[in-house]
Amino acid sequence: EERPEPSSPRRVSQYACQRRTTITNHNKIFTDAFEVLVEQAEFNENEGRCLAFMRATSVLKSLSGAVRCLGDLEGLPCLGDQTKAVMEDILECGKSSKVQEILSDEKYRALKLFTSVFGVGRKTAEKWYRKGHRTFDEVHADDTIGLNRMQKAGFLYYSDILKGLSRAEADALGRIVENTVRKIVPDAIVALTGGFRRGKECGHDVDFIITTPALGEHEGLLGRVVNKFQYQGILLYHEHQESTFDLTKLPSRRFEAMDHYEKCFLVLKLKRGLVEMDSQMDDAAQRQWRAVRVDLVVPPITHFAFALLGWTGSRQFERDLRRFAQHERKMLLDNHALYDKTKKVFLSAKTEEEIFAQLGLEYIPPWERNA
Ligand code: TTP
Ligand code: MN
Ligand code: MN
Ligand code: MN
Repeated sequence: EERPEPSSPRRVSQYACQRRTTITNHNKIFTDAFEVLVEQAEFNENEGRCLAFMRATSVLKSLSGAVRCLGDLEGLPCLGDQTKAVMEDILECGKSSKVQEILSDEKYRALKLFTSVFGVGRKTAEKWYRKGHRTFDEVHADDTIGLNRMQKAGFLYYSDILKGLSRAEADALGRIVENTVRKIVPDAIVALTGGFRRGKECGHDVDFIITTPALGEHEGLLGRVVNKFQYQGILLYHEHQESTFDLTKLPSRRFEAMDHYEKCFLVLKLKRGLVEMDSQMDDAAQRQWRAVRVDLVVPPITHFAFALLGWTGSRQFERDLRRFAQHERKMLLDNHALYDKTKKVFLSAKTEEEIFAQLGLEYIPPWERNA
């Protein structure tokens, strides 16, 4: 009597930091839909629903093949009735009616549009919506609305910033940042982080961590780097945040809290490549440069590994690293430190590998953190 091979038992962890997720997503049709539901839940401040769809999205991204029927989901964590219902819709009709409804919802569309501006968060978008505005023209025509510096830059360079950057452009910026930094501190460390470190082909910005091998030499460096950008004529906008770093503080329990390192959110001019120059040009394209978003973070060398791990993302990977630390190890992790609550000690680490080891986790390289 012949028996079918038992399908290999799948053990997929509920934590993204125990899954390997490359940039190849075989389930984009589902995750695109879920991302709309996440955004809608965010706009409505429905944290539980938001988390549920974020976790489901992340699990689907980690799969090595496309889901063809609901049966394929057997044994997978984080997929509840709500997520399965949406997937069933998509499997049957190619799309989800619930998602279609949101996409044509007036409020969703307005908030989505407003939050696409650099410097405009959910709260501001909501405020503009409640004033009755639905378009940028309406926002601009309203005298009662005062835009802050960041929002002004956001509107000024809107289409450039929205377009994002390619890998080649990120590399070109990396060379510019590195050359500038090394003119000030020759042995400084400039590390690419964020989405490009995870192997993404495009991104909404480029993120760098800058530090110096000699402790203390990083102080004042960022200000000098920004001055040099200004002198080179490539500085379009910057918001410099001073360090509020305190070695004695316990790691924060809240994920969304900003870290305490000195940092700078920038908009820089990037020269256009020759390839782009001969394509069809509109007004903006006739400029010899375009505006790009850059984030620079400057931790002390002693905290480099924690900063690098925290800024490499993805956001879901970071969230689950912290959740794993807290619930499975009774430890607190954030962008600065790892604290063992049982032993009441900080656990130091020079490399990301050491942090994973301290957490008792298998090391996951950056290109497998696209959770
Ligand atoms: P982002 O640059 O927002 O995201 P990304 O690089 O993953 O993707 P893209 O730019 O292409 O949209 O943030 C990078 C990581 O940095 C992210 O995991 C969250 C983390 N981060 C902090 O830890 N603290 C901060 O203050 C900010 C702004 C980001
Ligand atoms: Mn980024
Ligand atoms: Mn982003
Ligand atoms: Mn960034």
